[in-house]
Parts: sequence; C-alpha cells; structure tokens
Amino acid sequence: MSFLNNLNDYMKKYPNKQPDIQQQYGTAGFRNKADTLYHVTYRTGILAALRSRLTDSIIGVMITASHNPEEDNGLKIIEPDGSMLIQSWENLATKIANVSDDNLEQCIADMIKELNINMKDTMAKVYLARDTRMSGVSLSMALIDGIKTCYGEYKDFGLLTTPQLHYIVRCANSNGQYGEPSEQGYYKKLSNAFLRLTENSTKKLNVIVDCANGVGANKMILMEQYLTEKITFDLVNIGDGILNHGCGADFVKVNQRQPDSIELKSNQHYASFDGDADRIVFYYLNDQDNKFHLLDGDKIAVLVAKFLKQLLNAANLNEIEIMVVQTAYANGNSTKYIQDTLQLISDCVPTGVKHLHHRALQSEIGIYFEANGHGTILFSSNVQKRIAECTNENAKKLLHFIDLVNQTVGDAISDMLVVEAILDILNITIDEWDSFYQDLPNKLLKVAVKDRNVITTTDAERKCVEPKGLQSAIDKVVAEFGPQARSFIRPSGTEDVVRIYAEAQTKELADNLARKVGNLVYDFADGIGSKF
Ligand code: G16
Repeated sequence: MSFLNNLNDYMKKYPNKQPDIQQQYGTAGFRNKADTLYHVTYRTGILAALRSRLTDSIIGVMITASHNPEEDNGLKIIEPDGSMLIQSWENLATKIANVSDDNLEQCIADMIKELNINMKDTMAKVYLARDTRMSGVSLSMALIDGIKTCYGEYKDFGLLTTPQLHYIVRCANSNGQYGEPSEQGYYKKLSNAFLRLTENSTKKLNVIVDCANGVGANKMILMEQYLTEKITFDLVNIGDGILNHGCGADFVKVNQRQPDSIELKSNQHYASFDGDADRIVFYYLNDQDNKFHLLDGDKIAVLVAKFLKQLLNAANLNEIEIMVVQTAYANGNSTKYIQDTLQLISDCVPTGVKHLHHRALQSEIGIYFEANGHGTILFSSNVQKRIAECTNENAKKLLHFIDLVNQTVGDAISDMLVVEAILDILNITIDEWDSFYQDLPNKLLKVAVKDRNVITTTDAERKCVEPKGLQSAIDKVVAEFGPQARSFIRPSGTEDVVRIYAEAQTKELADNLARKVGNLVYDFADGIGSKF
C-alpha cells in the first residue's frame, strides 16, 4: 500500500512471536514483560502516527512500566492536549497489538478506511520518551520504525518523566500557550511559579526524596538548580539500586513503611516517587508515637481542597465550584472529611487516572487523586479567565498556583512543589496536615489467579458482578468486621493479579478482613499458590 512504507520488511524485524499472549491496552496503556513488547511497540508507533494524522496534531508515546519491576515495560499514548489516549482508541490499540502478522496490513487499511484518516495532507508527528529501564532504548527503535512505516516524523526526547512528556506534548500543540515545549521550559515554568507563590515567607525548605531508582532522580537534580534559594532536596535511591525495589511510592503505600534505605528522623519531610515520577506519597516520623506516618494521595487531595477553598474565599471568588474525585481505594475518613468538614462535593470513579481526569474536567475546579498518590488539579478555562480578571493579591497567588500544577496528568515533581508551597503558605507542619483526619486502618493485598479477567465489577469497582456469588460472600465476611468495615476486589490493569482492599476500625481487623476476602477470591477465581 502506498501510504505504508516498507511494512513487510519492518514486520520481519518485529514479528509477533508469542501470539498466545494477549496484549491489552489497560489501566495505563500496554504493560508486560519487556521482551514480549517489541511487535506491540512497533505497532503502537503505527497507531500513534495514525492518531496524529486523524487529529492533525502531535501525539506522545511514553515508554515506561512506571511502578512495575525493571524487567517489565510498557507504553502510554498521549493525546494532543496532554491527557491519556481516548477510550475509543484503547480498543483499536488492543486490536492492532494482537492481530496476526498476516492480517496486520489489512487491519491498518480497515482502520484508515473506517476512521476516514487522510493519509496525504495531514501531519504524522510523534514525540517519544522513555524511563530508565534497559529495554527502553531498543523499544524506542521499534516505536520509531512504526512511525516511519506511516511516513511520520518523530522527536525522541530520550529520558523524561512521564508527566514531562505529557506537558511537552500539550505545550507543543497549544503553540506554546501552555508553556515552552521543552524540558527546560518545564523546569522554568514550575520553579518560577513556586518561587512567586512562596515569596512572602522567608522559611527555607528541605525534602528527602526517594526517587525509586528511576528517571525522577536525574530530573530532580536539574529542577533543584532553579529552586535552591527556597527549597533543597536530599535525593536517595537515585539509580544506585534496583528500580522500584524496596523503595518508591508503590512500595511505601502498599507496605505502609519507609523504603529500606531510609532511616526516619524527626522534623523531616520525606517523599517517594514511582519509577516514572507520576506518583508521590509523603511520610514522616511522628514525635508523639515515634512511628512512621503516611500521607498518601487522599491526604494530598484534602490539603489542596482546603487550601483552594480558603484562597478562593480570600480572593472573593467563593462561587467557583470545587469537586474532589476519588476511587474506591480512597480512605473512608478522607471522603467524610471532604464532604462533612470541607463541605465539598466528591465523586468516586473506577481506578485509572484517565477516569478521574475525565470526571474532574466536568467541574470548574476538579481535584483528583488516587490513594496511591497519582493525581492533579484541573482548572476550567473559564475559571482561569475569571481569576485572571481579578486584581487582588490572592487571585494573583491563585494564578501562580495554577502555573505550578501540571494539569495534563499526575506529576510527582509538580505535586511535591504544590504540597510544599501550601504547607509553607499556611504555615503548618507535616503533622498538623496529617491531623486533618485520621486514616481508617487499611490493607492492600494481591492474589494471583488463573485468569484475572473472570472478575468483573460495577459501581466504580465497589461491587463484584462475576464470578456469581463472590460479592454476597464478601458482604457476609465484611459484616463480621464491624460498622466501619469495607472491602472490594478488582482485577489489576497493570499486573496479572486481583487486588483486594480492606479497611476497618483497627489494623488487625483490616488485615484479617483483607486476608479473608483474599481467600474468597482464591476460591471463586482459581487462585494460584497458597492461601493467606
Ligand atoms: C497506573 C495508573 C493508575 C493506577 C495504577 C494501578 O499507574 O496510571 O491510575 O492506579 O496503574 O493500576 P492497577 O491497580 O489497575 O494495577 P502507574 O503509576 O503504574 O502508571
């Protein structure tokens, strides 16, 4: 076909060697063992170029498996506005990734025809970047070959955090209106906003940052240069150990303890990124009980909501609506605090930032965070205009705040600066922030099963539909654990496991509840290995 360049030759380079492995564009794109992903990456290059032609805009592709282990890798496709790939194209991505080599050409031709893609007079431009995984370099080559198959152009940014690529794609497509489309532009915009926002306080700040041995380490070194007059960072897990191993946001959240390499000291703020720096959680040593305390995505959402509510009031803009979007993993007490104490609306959507982002867009200000530390804040263009028209000092602060937020996707670096700026402006300590509400004790577990797709859910994943009888069995168990007990299960979109969440009045109850529900999953869905 004339609109495809050397497809047959390229296909020989990237054959689908393991057609029995179903590749799925899941919670955050493709994710699997890196060595199964070469043909998927090549085909994603084709798909991204087609999406670029259809939208006549630049599309991004990030090569990363985020919080997963080093041997995994993955692909996240980025829309022209910097958000995640639209849902209707997720199915196309899954389709093109799994079609047999013999049918690939026909599959592409059908897609072009059905979507009426103009292959002549449109641009096919793809920006790509990768995290620090070894496999990222060769996967980049496969992606580039896919782009070339569609006569596309590409710009390879090498190593970037996932949110940096999202940011750059948005900037490039908005002709610079959102910012300068470069890594330097990102550092300059965020650091300038942070320094302006905190200029009335003389306090010097410091954070110990666990970079999960990932791409965030090097990027923090570059960012710090712009910020040293106000904030410094002590970086740990900067690539001297194994990626996401015994460290990183996911490890800290799931195990509810600091990374192995960190010894907690009083009066310090600690933060952990994940492997591609799109998630962050905070923690500290509480002097009163001498214990580790975690401040996860829920605590960040609450801090931001409280701050923005106060600032809008002070700027005489209290008619602007704020909504907080969470998932079923949100701690019950965080939702209570948002609704009862802050008197704000909240909503619950399925896991995956794409769902939260979509819901948050429906509000004037949408604050969304997953409990795992993945989230951001969205300001409608109308609200940004209204704030810009106000001349008072508080409205100016709001504008700096907006500039500090990476509105395209959750961003560990941006979110860290947001939190530090708020604590500085409100002049509160980390334990004062922590005491806004007490987390209900909770436990996360995972169970490996023969086929996790036998589990289906509804009601924003809070109820299990299939296998039949499992939900009523869960309900019965939950009822044994007191009025505050809650538990749900869902198949992961990034790992081959079923996740179990439980919360209850005490840690012991939460742990036991999670184990009991885990055993039910094991029984109903053909568990692998031993029970809890
Ligand atoms: C991705 C998604 C998140 C999601 C997480 C876990 O994060 O972007 O929205 O919460 O996976 O998903 P699951 O429970 O389905 O495995 P990341 O940081 O790995 O890209």
